[in-house]
Amino acid sequence: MENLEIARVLDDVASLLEIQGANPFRIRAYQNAARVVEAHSVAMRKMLADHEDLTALPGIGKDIAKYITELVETGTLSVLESIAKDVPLSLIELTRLPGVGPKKARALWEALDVKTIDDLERVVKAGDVAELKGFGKKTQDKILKAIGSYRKRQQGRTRLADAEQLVEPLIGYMRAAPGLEQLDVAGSYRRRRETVRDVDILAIADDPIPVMEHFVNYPEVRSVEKGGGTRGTVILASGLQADLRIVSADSYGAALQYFTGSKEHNVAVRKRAVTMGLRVSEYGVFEVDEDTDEADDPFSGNRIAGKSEEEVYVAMGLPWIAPELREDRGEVAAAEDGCLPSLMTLEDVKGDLQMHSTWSDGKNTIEEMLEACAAKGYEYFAMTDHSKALAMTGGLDAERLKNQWVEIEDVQARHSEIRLLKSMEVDILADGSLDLEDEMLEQLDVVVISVHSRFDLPSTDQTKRIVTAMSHPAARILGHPTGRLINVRDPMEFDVDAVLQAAVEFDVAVELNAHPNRLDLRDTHLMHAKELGAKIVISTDAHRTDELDLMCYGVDQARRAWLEPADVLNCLPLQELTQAVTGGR
Ligand code: DGT
Ligand code: CA
Ligand code: ZN
Repeated sequence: MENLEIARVLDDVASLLEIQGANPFRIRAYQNAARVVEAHSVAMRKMLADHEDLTALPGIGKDIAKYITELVETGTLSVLESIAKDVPLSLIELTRLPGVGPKKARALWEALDVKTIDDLERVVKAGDVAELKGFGKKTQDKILKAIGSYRKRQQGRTRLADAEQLVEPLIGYMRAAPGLEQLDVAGSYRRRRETVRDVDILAIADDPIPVMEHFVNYPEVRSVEKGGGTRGTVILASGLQADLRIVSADSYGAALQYFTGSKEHNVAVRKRAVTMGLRVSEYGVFEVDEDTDEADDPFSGNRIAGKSEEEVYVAMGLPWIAPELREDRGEVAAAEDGCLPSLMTLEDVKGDLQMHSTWSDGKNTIEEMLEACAAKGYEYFAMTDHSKALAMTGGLDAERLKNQWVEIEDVQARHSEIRLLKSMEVDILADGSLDLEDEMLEQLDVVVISVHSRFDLPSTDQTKRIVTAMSHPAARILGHPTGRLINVRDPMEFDVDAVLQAAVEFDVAVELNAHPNRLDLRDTHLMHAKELGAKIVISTDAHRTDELDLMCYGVDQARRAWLEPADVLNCLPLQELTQAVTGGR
């Protein structure tokens, strides 16, 4: 057990003692000891191994030294068992919720018999917590929110952009580890999957010990599950798990290939290796020698590759395969046949075809959005404020839309550096009709149509509704087609295949909404859309200028769908784009 983890347990004991109503000096003693252990540069485990006296440390008395020894030796504390006779240990989880803490946990337990987060959720939803002395409505709302994010973490998969917020600072911190030579994030994170379960970090270092020590001492670490030798696992304060593996430079490429996965891709690669008399593992690519091979020696046979990932693929007669493709969706066969896609990149994007301004629920003016798009080097963008059915967003009716056009023309007149397409995100009403008069629709440069209500229609009705809307001659782009919000709202139930076929039939492009909470359509649906010959656009749906940066998540998802620049309408230059979205019908 590492110092941080020991400190965590000491804090937990202090919280439980506080709930129990123990002597404040006793509580304080545990808290002080926790701070001392946390800040101490030498591991308690090492001090004990060296027979050092822990009571020489400030704030560590005989009792706490005994507890620390017990924790290091057994990983648990017997004193917890005796506390458990008075106080349910499950209250610890409650004290970790933002806005709760030991005092409130005790009050909740005493007044409402709350022992677990489930109990707490029940009484919060019943409104009982607002009534409690010292709580009130505000606290109750705060707790409900804290439970919500706790639940999301429990679902076990973190959205990629959220994970990035946690991983980037960790990587920045790790780059300063003593003796570190190289560091990469592998796993689903590198494959740019829309969500990740945990984060797999690989590093090269001659001496793994100081690098591992640096890792487990990252201030955001909540607990250290494993932290010795070349393998470490920590849980960050957010609940996200991060694994670190330290390998030698000789096998780094092989390890990167192996831990990038996916597992299914690795199986496909390994199958191919076997047919070539090769064995591929996290240690390298080896020539199998039936006579001398030792079944349990991972290094038996002649190692022919391992240093770089390219080398690993080349040893198997394959070109390097982009991580986003490594899902066993035919990439190994495509690599064999020399027909891997030339995946699009962020630089291929020439414009953004969905965003909102202060005319509806956006935070920036049309001109501010224009300047931000121009700063990205875009040739064009579409201003797609909401239509009137979305009253809470300030959606526009015909009258206000006309007023908006006056401003659009004014802004365009002052800016020749980029083309501002007159557009709207028009609601698809429950019967499949569009939320704007035909004579107005006809005057727009490009019409985006989206569902924002009645997500729960029966599948056949939903399909009919969407296809009816797509058949409208003005419809050009189907926005966020499934309506899902990752980890929050499931996709609508409808026949995706029928909608993609309608996209081809009516020449309506389907959107890949790049917002990392949406990524809608998802990768497999986009692959299917491409197969059918449907057009695709990638749009940010930005409600603020800085959200225009979310395009990169759309591009990641597009790459996972094997999309090339030719598959994506907004990779076209202005002239061809306007032809594609306005002409031809
Ligand atoms: P995740 O964490 O669920 O978002 O997805 P991954 O792909 O990051 O999965 P993870 O973290 O369990 O493992 C990282 C990589 O390690 C995985 O993509 C491939 C490799 N790997 C792990 N376990 C196995 C295994 O049993 N067989 C093979 N071939 N590869 C494995
Ligand atoms: Ca992972
Ligand atoms: Zn929308």
